[in-house]
Amino acid sequence: MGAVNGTEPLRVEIGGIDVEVPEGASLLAAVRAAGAELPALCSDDRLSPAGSCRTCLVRADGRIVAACVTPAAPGVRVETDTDDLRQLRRDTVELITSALPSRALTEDNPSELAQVCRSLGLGPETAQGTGGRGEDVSHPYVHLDRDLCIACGRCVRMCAEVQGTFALTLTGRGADTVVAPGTGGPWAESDCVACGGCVDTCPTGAISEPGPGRGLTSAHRPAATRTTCGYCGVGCSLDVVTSDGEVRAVLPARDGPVNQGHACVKGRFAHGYLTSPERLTRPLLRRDGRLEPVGWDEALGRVARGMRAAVAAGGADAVAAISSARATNEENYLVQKFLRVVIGTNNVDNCSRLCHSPSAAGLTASFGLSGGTDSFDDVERADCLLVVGANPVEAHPVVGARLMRRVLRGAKLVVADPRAVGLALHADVHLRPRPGTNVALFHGLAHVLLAEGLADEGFLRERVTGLPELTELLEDYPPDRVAAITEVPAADLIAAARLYGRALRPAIVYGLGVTEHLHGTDGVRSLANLAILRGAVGTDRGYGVNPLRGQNNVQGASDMGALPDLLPGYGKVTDPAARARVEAAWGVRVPERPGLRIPDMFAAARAGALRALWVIGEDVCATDPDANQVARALEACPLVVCNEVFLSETARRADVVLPVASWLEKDGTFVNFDRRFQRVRPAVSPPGEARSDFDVVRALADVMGVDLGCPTPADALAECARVTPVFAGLSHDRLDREGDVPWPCPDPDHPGEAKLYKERFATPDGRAHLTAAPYLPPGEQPDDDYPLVLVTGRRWAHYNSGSMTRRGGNLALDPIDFLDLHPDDALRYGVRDGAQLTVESRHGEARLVARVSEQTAPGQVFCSFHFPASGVNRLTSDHADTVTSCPEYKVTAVRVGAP
Ligand SMILES: Nc1nc2c(c(=O)[nH]1)N[C@H]1C(S)=C(S)[C@@H](COP(=O)(O)OP(=O)(O)OC[C@H]3O[C@@H](n4cnc5c(=O)[nH]c(N)nc54)[C@H](O)[C@@H]3O)O[C@H]1N2
Ligand SMILES: Nc1nc2c(c(=O)[nH]1)N[C@H]1C(S)=C(S)[C@@H](COP(=O)(O)OP(=O)(O)OC[C@H]3O[C@@H](n4cnc5c(=O)[nH]c(N)nc54)[C@H](O)[C@@H]3O)O[C@H]1N2
Ligand SMILES: [Mo]
Repeated sequence: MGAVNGTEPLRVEIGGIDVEVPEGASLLAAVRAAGAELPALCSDDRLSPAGSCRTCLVRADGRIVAACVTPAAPGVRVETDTDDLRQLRRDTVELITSALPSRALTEDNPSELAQVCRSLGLGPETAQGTGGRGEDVSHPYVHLDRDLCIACGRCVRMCAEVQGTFALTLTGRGADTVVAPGTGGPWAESDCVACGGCVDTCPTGAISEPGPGRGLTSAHRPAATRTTCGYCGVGCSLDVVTSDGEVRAVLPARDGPVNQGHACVKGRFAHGYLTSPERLTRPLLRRDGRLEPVGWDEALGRVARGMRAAVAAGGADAVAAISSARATNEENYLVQKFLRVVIGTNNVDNCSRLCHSPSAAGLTASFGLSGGTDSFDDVERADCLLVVGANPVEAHPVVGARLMRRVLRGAKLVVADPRAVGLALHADVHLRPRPGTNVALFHGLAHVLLAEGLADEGFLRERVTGLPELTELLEDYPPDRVAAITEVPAADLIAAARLYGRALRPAIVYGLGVTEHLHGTDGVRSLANLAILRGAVGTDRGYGVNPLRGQNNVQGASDMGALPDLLPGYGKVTDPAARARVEAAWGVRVPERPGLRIPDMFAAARAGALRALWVIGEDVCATDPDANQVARALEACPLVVCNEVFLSETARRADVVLPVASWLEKDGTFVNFDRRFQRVRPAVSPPGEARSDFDVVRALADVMGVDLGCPTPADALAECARVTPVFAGLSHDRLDREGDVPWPCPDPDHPGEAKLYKERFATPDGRAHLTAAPYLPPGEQPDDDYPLVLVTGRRWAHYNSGSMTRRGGNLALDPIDFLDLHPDDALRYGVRDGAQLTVESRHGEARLVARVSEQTAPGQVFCSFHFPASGVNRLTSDHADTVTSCPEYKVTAVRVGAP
């Protein structure tokens, strides 16, 4: 082993073999480095050592010690394999095991303890306990068999140190000590967020996943398929264990570069949807108003005729597609190629429009490229985290846990979020701006940075433009004025600016609370100002500005050019050189006029100009804003085609529904929030006649008489690499060989650039661009009729439209959409906790159940949009970011009333 983080390796002798280990390594690590094995029942590489089980006893320079808690000293001589040591360890394990019931050691038991016993020659008769402590099977994914608990504390440490939730504790005394939820009651009512960490580390099976995955852990499992999670954009590497063509368990990969052996309730457990009886297994065609099952030929024939008819009636621009950020890069590449090559239009977009399109626009304007500026690994070394309008504890739990770990290890934390949730509860300073006032807040922080001399003048001089304009603008944003606009106390603003301003390596991580606003792009850019002022981007003095991108492949869908104005690799459709690159490969002319954005597609459909809309994996009727207007658009459009896994709200309204595979059933790649290309591999087959989106797009092109090329996903990425300088070095082969590779990656020998802009920014002048955009108010304001501000966003157990997470155990964890409101408002409007409510906005009405808590500020309410039946997006408006058309999901004026 070489030096780690610059520390000197040290040499030790293990059973006569010389090994080198990094400074600080334990004897256990040294023993393992020497290729020897030791039982270590209370130890897990992911956790701090406990030294409580005494099963890893070795002799170091003559003294018997527990290897896991003894640091390797230079030159120490360690004996591991003498008779007396073996006997000591055997006795210890025997003692632990003797108290357990016989089921602890059944013959095929895969648990770590059972394996250790087998290796020590301890047979099933060793387990002689009588049990009787009972089980807790209240939780859908985590069951506790108290009789198997050996009180090693791994689960408790996993929950605290890795997950940062602190839901578990050890209770009882002596031999009766057992793990329990800290809240005392049943597991299902505890603070557990079902990350699966305790299940994965438990050495005895006391904590286990019920069902076919019982007993499997990331360390002890049969062969598995390595893939990348298809829920959020974190990009967790997962190992999928199957049997008889079905998923048995999805386990976190210990060597996953982003998740490092961790996972969350969605990736780890929410795969029950795969075998839901509601899965679409055959194409559906609308006849006499009803959707009826038909064969693929008939369905694709109908789509082809409809698209041709649309082009005949309105030209190529009468056809449009919404591509899916849930689908792979290769699928997105084909979808945009289909529109541009088969139809001849740029009318293609993806849900980045609804999400982080302001990040793409803002980061490009400030720095030159459309992605986060740094690798998350670096963000994790920061000494001050500024987390803005993001709730990673619920929406990106594995990142949330890594940030939490940073904070537990001493990094300062500033959170800017109107709500008191997640990381905000651990913040050194929690800024609670009025929703929609970010730009003023960021200018306030920037004002303090300049006023207190906390800006990096050398960096500003050498690498930045726009300082004079910004300096002038910031005169209008002293803390008192900003406090009046944002309702953030001036003292808090100053405290936050000092923490960020004085940190050695500050990092900004942000989410939709910045982007989904009328001035979302200004928000991104004025947030980026802070990093620029500090010289904390493109340098080693900080970790830039990093959006927590949402969908598993929203970065990739955009990278692949499923956008109306951009080609694969971000060439502009208006740029002849960029067009020429793809035209040479595709053999057609690409139209130079940018196509329609999603909201414009709906407007065009309502106006009769859009005559065929292909919706691929986005439930626009549930998740796009002002849903009543979306439904009208679909009604007005003569052909609506929907590629879906389930009969979503959108599929219900389609003319043709095409059943498709989901992420555990297909081959390709995703790009995560860190700009890493990651492999996606099929673990099981899609049900019935369902096909991958990849096959569907190709098949439709065939029917329309065009060979799209790219017979396999690997070919599609290869073609994409040929036409895009930033992805030129990527291929399936390479990813299979090397694992993840970040873009930009200009050639096959280039490692990819995890950290951007080290020498120059990618803007035309090579400099970072400060913006001097003034604060402008949000599109909606509360008034006497609609006195409350509704913020919408996420809850931990469900995913967007909930199409997958509502079908499986997650439903038991969170059964409905709640409306959170402050006790003062509950009193004012006569709302009881748990009461059914009607929520009305100027655009529509929703039904929710009240939850009274101080998470939201007075005058503000919050709900998720995970249950389409509650109708949350009938409330949201058509106000959208002035630059990118990203909807203003975060600010809607509403009132509440009885149902
Ligand atoms: N469990 C779960 N995880 C998910 C998803 C899911 O549906 N469920 N969806 C995925 C997707 S697509 C995305 S894009 C990401 C989103 O991940 P996030 O961006 O973290 O998600 P949100 O909960 O929508 O919004 C984040 C926060 O913004 C705050 N906020 C609202 N308005 C303002 C404001 O004006 N200023 C500031 N500073 N903050 C504000 C909200 O209170 C909220 O806590 O999550 C992904 N992960
Ligand atoms: N009120 C409110 N609304 C919001 C938001 C908010 O904060 N507040 N956030 C917005 C954001 S950030 C986003 S990203 C959108 C997300 O909105 P959507 O993209 O609509 O949400 P999802 O539920 O992730 O996925 C859409 C559909 O894709 C299907 N699907 C899954 N995998 C595949 C696949 O591989 N192929 C195909 N063809 N289909 C598949 C699922 O069954 C599901 O019906 O919601 C937006 N809506
Ligand atoms: Mo999103």
